[in-house]
Amino acid sequence: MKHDKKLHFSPKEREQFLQLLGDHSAVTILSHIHPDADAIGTSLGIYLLLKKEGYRVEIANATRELPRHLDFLEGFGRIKQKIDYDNSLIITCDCGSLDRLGFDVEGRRIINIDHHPSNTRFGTLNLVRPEAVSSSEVAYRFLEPLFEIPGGSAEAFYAALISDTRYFTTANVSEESFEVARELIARGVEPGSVAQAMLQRRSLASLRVLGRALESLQLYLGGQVAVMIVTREDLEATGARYDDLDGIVDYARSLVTVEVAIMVVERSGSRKVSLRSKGADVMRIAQAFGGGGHTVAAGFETDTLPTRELIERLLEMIKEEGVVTTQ
Ligand SMILES: [Mn+2]
Repeated sequence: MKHDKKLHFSPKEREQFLQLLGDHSAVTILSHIHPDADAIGTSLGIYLLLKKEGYRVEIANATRELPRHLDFLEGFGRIKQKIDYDNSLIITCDCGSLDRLGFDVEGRRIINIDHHPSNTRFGTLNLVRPEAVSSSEVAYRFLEPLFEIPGGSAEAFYAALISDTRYFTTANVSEESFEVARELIARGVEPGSVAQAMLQRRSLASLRVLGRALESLQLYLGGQVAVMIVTREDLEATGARYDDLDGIVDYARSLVTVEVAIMVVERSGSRKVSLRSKGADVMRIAQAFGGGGHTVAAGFETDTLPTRELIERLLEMIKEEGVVTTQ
């Protein structure tokens, strides 16, 4: 059966986009703090495109250490940690809420490009499509009728797409995901070299910290919930950086009995929590703690509860909300 899942945008949305571009002499492209490949790939793709079109454009992210495995993407070295342009048009990528930007953009007009259902629609123009598998799919489908997509942009959008779909393995992958990938490949992307650059250049620290996280794994509620804890000591002993933790929680979810996987990363003064499920809604739980995300992949950061209490509270909520079956 063929489902047409191609994203739809109105002529008015494209008109407003071009109008906003025309009204500003400079553009600043941003993405969420602790960016993943979708955040970086989407923002780089738009950056390279607008640059080629002759716009005065800068790209920034408030995070000091960007994911190193994305350094093969064209323009990666251009990502700054600060905004230099005054009164520029802001384009946010893969960012669900303003507080996830890490920059003060008050008073500026914003184009919000995202696919998080929890997105707070903070933009002047909101191009938010929860049905998209990646923010890069939103950006690509929106921009491709308006501009020629340069090879560097195609590669950045493609890297974002394969990362957010965990290499085409997530439940939301459809014929359209492959169609977008196919169109990007037709624009010059080499899938093999992108996959190799993203998957086969891991740091030793990322494997060492994975080992520690797996050792910490505990099962609850009849094996349906897996919890992993990464302590500050784990980070120090392994030398792992924040982006070395990417994907670790997926190992816990992969267990045959597990419906919900939780990873708690202890930071100075706060705890960062990643939630993953095989279908159950964990976004609700993240939102209860002030976070957000997607139905099966969400997260939050909290400084109110110590780790043990936090885990107990999460397990209670998972039971109460009927996220997993209990006897
Ligand atoms: Mn994303």
